[in-house]
Amino acid sequence: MTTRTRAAVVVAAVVCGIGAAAGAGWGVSEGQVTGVSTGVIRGTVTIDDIPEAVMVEVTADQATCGDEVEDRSEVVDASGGVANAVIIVTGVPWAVDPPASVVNNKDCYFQPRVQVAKTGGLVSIQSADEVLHTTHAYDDRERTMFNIAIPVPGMVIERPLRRPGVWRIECDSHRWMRGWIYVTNDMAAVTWPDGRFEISGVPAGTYELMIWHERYRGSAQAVTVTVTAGQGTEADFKLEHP
Ligand SMILES: [Cu+2]
Repeated sequence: MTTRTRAAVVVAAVVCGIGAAAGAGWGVSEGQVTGVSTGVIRGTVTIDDIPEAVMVEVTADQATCGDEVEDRSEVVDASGGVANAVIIVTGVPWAVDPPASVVNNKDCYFQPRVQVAKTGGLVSIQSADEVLHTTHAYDDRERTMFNIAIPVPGMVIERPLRRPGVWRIECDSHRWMRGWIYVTNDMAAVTWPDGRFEISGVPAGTYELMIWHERYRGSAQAVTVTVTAGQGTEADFKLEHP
């Protein structure tokens, strides 16, 4: 970076900071501070047909896992908000690295069930359960990327996430356990339990948002959004059952 462009970045950041302090209505996140002129994309992912909760019979390690567990492939709140959907800002590289990836084996679930990660980052694998879990990750070619057996709590093992795409995680001991890591070079976020999401620090411009969900893959269309510096842009998605 030349001296001239560095000075330009500093001036723009200060102007942006004043605008936010003057009552833009939300806090200045790290992304906004480092970006020259960025905005926020917010929205909600919903579904009209709210699915019934599905339980799965436990056939091993009932002392730890219980007699049945929730099938969490569709987590929808009473208002139709869809949790665990991934929103991707296509073609926009991460301005700030996403939170470090962690897969915890806890109460016989992978937690979190769905997360986004930057290509080339690390994932920390751990367990809180006194049973043997394996964190068996497959990439989108169905190739095993790693298979980590953890018999007791306390171990933390890191593995790289080298290949972009949707990684599926299974436990070879407990067939109901499922996790997903959406590995991407592009900014992305996972919807919260109420179906909302927020992606801050997005450079001003027009982009296509893509959505991914483990059950509703491909069932939603892309949404085009225009991000304006210092402002929020709404983008909502409606999903349908396959
Ligand atoms: Cu397991």
